[in-house]
Amino acid sequence: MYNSSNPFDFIKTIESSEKLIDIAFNKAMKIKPSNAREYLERKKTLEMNRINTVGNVIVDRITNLIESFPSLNLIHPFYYELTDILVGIDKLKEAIGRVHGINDHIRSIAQELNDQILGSNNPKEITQLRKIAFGRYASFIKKLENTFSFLNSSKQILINFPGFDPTSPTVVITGIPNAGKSSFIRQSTSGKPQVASYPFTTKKLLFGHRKVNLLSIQFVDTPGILDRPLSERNSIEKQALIAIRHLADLILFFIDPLKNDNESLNAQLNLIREIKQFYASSEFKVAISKSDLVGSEIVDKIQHQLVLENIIADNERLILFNSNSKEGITDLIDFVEKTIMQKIIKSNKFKQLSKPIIAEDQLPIEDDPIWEQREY
Ligand SMILES: Nc1nc2c(ncn2[C@@H]2O[C@H](COP(=O)(O)OP(=O)(O)OP(=O)(O)O)[C@@H](O)[C@H]2O)c(=O)[nH]1
Ligand SMILES: [Mg+2]
Repeated sequence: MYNSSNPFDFIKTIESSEKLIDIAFNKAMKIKPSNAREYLERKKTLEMNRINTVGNVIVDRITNLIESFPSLNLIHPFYYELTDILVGIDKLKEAIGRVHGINDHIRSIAQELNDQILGSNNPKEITQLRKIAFGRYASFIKKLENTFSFLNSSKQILINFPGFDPTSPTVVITGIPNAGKSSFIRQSTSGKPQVASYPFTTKKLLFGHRKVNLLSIQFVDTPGILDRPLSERNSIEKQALIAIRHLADLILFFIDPLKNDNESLNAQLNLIREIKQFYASSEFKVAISKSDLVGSEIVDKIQHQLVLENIIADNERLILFNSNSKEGITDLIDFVEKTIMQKIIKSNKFKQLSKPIIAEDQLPIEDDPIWEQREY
């Protein structure tokens, strides 16, 4: 089972190449000469120590950085795709590989100049050889400046990925921009996303939690998606699709009833079709938000279209809610609970939970027919 938290939580920063060189050189130049009786021997040992110290400082920092990254092929597919969209998996792998590769080169600079120092009997030449080693370290590390700054700027994105709990059922909220997704999350879960009247207020995924009777459910607020080809979607929209694909046990699509002219309504229906067809292997439910702002004719129009498009059944009751007065919210949460419970009963997904979702004493009694179907 995958680990729950963000796999990039602990990645380290690397100094700029100039700073790294500074730190290494300063440390090396503080080394005291040895106690060897002979001047030449003392001189050789001192300069070789300096060369090795610079090499070690650089190798240590690089190794710490690399080891702080998780193995990218082993992270949860959700994080893998998120990384790909927001940073670029290939670019990241290449940068890590390039930095990793420098350790051998650093070692070989040290080895080569140490050998030359050992073979020299001229103190001035020995000083010169140490300076050559420093110069080669510096020019080599400076060439990596772009890679270092790429890794550092990637870190700022990666450490801000949301952590999620793969052992809790997950509901992903989706819809066009401005449909009222974040308002619902604010109103009904522990999540407190920003709400505003302009589209694309939400630019990244955000989790909110809610205890629904015996269940702890995580809800994902997502950026709005527009009805357009995937190739034209930006990385903000794509995050929503990644959450839908990899996290959702239930997808709630909020229809914005204010966008009810034929073109806007069609765009929302296209999105529903697309998500159902290409992204959703999960339960899917349409709900109408902002119900306080529209009359029954508009709701009927939307319902009619949804039936025509085979998105809902003829007799299916649509969930209408508004996040201002909370009207309909209980209906929606009841639906979520019922659907998630059914999914738990049917699926293997939560079989390996380390902690039961339902407390022992709340489990149905054993001759309850439902009990037979449970796969705990
Ligand atoms: N009257 C009313 N206004 C609502 C309701 N839900 C949302 N709004 C308003 O609609 C606007 C958009 O709400 P958000 O919750 O930010 O919408 P969103 O879907 O998260 O938007 P993006 O993050 O841009 O995709 C805000 O001005 C909200 O105050 C509602 O139930 N009733
Ligand atoms: Mg939002």
